[in-house]
Amino acid sequence: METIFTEKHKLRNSKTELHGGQLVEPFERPSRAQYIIDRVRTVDLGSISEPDDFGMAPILAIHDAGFIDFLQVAWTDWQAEGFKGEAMPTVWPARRMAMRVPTHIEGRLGYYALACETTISDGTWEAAYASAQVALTGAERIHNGARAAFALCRPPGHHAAIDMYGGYCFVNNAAVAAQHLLDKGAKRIAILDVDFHHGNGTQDIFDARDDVLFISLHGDPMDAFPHFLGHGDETGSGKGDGFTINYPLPPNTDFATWRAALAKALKRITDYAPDALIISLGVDTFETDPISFFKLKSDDFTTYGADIAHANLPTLFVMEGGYDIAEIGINTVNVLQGFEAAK
Ligand code: Q9C
Ligand code: ZN
Repeated sequence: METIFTEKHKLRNSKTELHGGQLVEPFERPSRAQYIIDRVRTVDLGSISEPDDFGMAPILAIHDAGFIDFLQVAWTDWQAEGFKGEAMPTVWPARRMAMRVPTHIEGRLGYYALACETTISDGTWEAAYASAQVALTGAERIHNGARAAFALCRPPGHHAAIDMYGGYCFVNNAAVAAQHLLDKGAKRIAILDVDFHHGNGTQDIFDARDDVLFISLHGDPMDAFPHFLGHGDETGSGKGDGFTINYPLPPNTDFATWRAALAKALKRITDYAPDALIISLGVDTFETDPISFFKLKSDDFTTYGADIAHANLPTLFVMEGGYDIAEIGINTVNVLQGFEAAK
């Protein structure tokens, strides 16, 4: 399997995350991608390619233009205020307040943020842009007939909504890739999100559409980030009704329970008969992930990679989360090797 990767991910190198009332080193850090690409090389998964540059249009096909403008200037505007730390919001348009984009950077941060753990700092936009290009290049490979490709995206994307960032995500890489495949002639795309966290951004983007089937397995939002989306009764709206499916799962969910939900998801996906399958691949389902509560073991990742292969669809893997950094390379590449062995 070919891997798409760029060292530009290192431009996303924020120093702080608000966690438990403290500013800590971010869980989403550059060494994550390093461990994954090292493992890709160690097992000789396949060739490793730089992304092509598809420009801004595919990003703007998914995201609000004002939001993307904001991401590009947020760090500069924040610094112009003389603030010393990294950019983070402190105020939101909460219930019964005005949904109007403020002028001041503190107001714009609150307007466009869905969470405040994720700071914006020097290089954040450049890395997010490059990460989207990695996903687009992977999509292009699938369009050109590849059975599978691995877009080693960083920063991740599935929490980024039409006009909101947060949860370590800025541009929704999987959504940008899906739209690219549709624009290249695909009729239907399925996105299966196996990251521990609900893919609220992807769900938001495709909520009212029937040309993208979105299915997510995740920690129940009653107990897990992003807390305000991902319930089982969310099924999509308008003509998209029935094309969103959520499997919220409780604390300590083991592989047998998780895999049963995966089987249901894969059945629905094969019934949908998409032209391609995009996997939002987070390995924060691992038993020792520091911010998650599922109990998958390293061998389970190999097993479910094979389960995904049995859907027999052109498959683009798009990297999302995973924070047990010492094991992230093994767990991620186990999925890809399980897929390759079974396809
Ligand atoms: N204090 C992804 O896996 N914070 N994002 C959770 C910790 C946000 C995870 C609460 C977690 C975001 C792509
Ligand atoms: Zn996650």
